[in-house]
Amino acid sequence: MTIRVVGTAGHVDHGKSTLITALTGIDPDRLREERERGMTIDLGFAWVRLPGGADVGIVDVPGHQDFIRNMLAGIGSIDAVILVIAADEGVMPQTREHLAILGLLGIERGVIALTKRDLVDDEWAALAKSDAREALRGTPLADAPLVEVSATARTGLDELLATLERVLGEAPPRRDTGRPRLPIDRAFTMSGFGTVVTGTLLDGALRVGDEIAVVPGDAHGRIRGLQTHRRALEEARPGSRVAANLSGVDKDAVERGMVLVRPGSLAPASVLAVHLEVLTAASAPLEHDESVKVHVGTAETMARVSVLEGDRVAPGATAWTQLRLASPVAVAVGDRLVVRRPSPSETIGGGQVADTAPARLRRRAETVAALERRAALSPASRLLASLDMPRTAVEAAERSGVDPAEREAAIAVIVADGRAIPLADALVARDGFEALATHVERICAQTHRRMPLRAGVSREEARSALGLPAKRFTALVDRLVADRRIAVRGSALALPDHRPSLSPEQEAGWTRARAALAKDPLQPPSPAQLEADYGLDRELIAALAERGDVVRIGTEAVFLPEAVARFARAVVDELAAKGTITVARARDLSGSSRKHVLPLLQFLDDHGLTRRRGDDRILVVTPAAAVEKIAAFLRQGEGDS
Ligand SMILES: Nc1nc2c(ncn2[C@@H]2O[C@H](COP(=O)(O)OP(=O)(O)O)[C@@H](O)[C@H]2O)c(=O)[nH]1
Ligand SMILES: [Mg+2]
Repeated sequence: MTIRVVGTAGHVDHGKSTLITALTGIDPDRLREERERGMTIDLGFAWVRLPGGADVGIVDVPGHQDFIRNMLAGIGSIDAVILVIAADEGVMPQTREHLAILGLLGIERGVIALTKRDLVDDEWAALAKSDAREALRGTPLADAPLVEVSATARTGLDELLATLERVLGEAPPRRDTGRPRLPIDRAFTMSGFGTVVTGTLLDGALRVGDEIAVVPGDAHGRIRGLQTHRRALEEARPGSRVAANLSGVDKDAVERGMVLVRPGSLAPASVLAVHLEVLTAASAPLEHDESVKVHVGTAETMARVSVLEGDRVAPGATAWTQLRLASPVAVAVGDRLVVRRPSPSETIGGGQVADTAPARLRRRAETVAALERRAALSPASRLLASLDMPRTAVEAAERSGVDPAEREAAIAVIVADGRAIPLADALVARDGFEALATHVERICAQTHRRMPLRAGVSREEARSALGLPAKRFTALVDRLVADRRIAVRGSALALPDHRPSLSPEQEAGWTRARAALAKDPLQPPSPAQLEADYGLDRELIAALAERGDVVRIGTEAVFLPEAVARFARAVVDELAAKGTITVARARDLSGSSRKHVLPLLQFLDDHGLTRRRGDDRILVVTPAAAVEKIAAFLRQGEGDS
């Protein structure tokens, strides 16, 4: 079941934390100082089961304006907000500031909780409600449902949860591009565990054992354990609250604002191009070269603003800007950020990252035009935006509102320039393709790590992990094989350089078994004997066959490759001299038994050296070609056949 995350918002002392405790039984104020002062300073976390059975994580934020930076670190990646307004006090400055921040961050879903209902009479409550509606007018939450609650009298709580469930039911599924990133909101050590980081997971799943990096910085390690809502998991899904226990990463190397990613999947940026909106309520225009605080993800940093159009951006206006960050942050194009003025402290605006541009842009019309072009959506880029996962051209056009008349031309463009990749009946954007490709590689790597003896992951297992229909999956595999990113091994998929590997005990067993097999090569011990005496079970034999150490012939026998070569050579020599060979003659020449000779001859037939004719065999290729064929097979082992 999908796990969602909601956040609180609203003025200090309006009852956010008390409400969360009443709903969840968990006090989100974790710090001693918070308990002593009766005020939330940093982010708090809780979770609750909704009436329908789904769990929802809750990020509780501080309302006091001194701690807005902490609020911003928690609010970024939520599915919906619980905007708290106290019935007795009504809308207050941080109610408005939080509302503005929600707008800038694109958080458009939520419930308004009119709290402390027990403190006011009906008339006052009605006034507070209309006051709230007035403040919400023109914001994305204008039509959000409003529920009257009292945490102390425990009224309205069930209705609030039911309303929240309904609102979350309308939220779109979380994006999964296969490139997980966890903006870190807490980093700490736990005795016996080591370094733990927490955050709301975006864009992809994380699994125990995954290799990770923390950016900016050069911390690398592995995920040792994962939890959501205090429960241990093998895999954490995008959109859920996650605590990740890291091995190989020092606590001092990670802090709030950094992002946990797969190595190489996200680079820190120091210069961002942003189409910046300045709030109507801003006290003054945003000036060119002004110093501001930029909040993005869980990170914050000082930055200089280059206004690319004109000298300033007036309240209520938007303009292309470039933010030159004092310290790099790991962001992706499309991320939303908030810009604040440090003193007097004030939220002035925000926008979406259009480019993580390495080069310094000039304040010229062409620069703006180029950014406009990037932002303006041609049919081709609209189509591309809907191809984050494989879809047919018709589906993509429908989703992106591209006209059927423009569709084919746009598709031809994006396929020709490599921005989209065909997969059977579908197309996928390069990013989406890359996500699928790395997903396949990762599944292979994981299988190799967990089951080093196995040739790889079964195709079917990989297909269902990717959730692709068979035809598209086959097309993906074909392309990855052509690009030498994976290899097909029988019915399994593997990384090209994977060879099944044996444990030291297995290698020791194999060394002794090889001696036994070599004693009388064409009269080898049976598989049952090999297992009983040397521990060579079916799986181990399959692995040995794959790396070319043994050859399995028929259902019953295991030979050394030299034995098969010797048999083949004896048969081919005889055929070269006499033209035909009988089973009895093959047995006598090779010194094998009838039981083994039949399958050995069949094996030569199967490999296109010989053919049956009546009771005899004849060669179907030249003797030299026959010898080469068998040698080539034995060189490769069964793995690449
Ligand atoms: N009477 C009453 N008091 C409340 C209610 N909810 C919170 N309070 C009180 O309001 C104060 C501030 O609450 P708190 O949850 O810390 O507010 P926050 O700053 O929004 O997290 C505390 O003293 C609470 O006991 C309520 O529903 N009724
Ligand atoms: Mg609080």
